[in-house]
Amino acid sequence: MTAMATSPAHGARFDRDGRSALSGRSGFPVFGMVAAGLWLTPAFAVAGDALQVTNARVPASDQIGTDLPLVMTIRNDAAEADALLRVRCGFANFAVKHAVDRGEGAPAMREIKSIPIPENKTIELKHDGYHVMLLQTRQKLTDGEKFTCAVVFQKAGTKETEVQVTRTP
Ligand SMILES: [Cu+2]
Repeated sequence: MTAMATSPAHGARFDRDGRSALSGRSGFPVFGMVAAGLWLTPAFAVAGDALQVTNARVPASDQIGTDLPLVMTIRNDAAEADALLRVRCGFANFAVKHAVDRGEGAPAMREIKSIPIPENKTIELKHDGYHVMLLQTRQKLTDGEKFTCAVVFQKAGTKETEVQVTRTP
């Protein structure tokens, strides 16, 4: 008889991997945010429209190369103050901003960097107050003539402004 070797059944078992697929998750952020800000009222549909320049005028002159005051009405309906930074007129080489000092003696014009424009107010530029001074005119200016000048504000931007030549400033 031959002895039959019987292989013992191997009962080795491998433990199943029992890692959880749900591990490592942290809490979700709460999606409770409201669409905030939708009811911000557009008080000024176009920001620049809150400031308007009207009645701009310069005195007539039969001289060339002279300096002339440019005055105007500036209405600022904005809630913030603004500033007139510069002016460009084709009929003058330069434009500066002037304030008038009243101390002892005669009032004196003084150049300033910008003309302050208060909020919610209408101001008049005039020769004995804040005004623009056009320097070195390039042509004669006749009563009734009209020109377009660019008036540049810090916040309201550039306003193309009709300037009328008048007999008196
Ligand atoms: Cu002046």
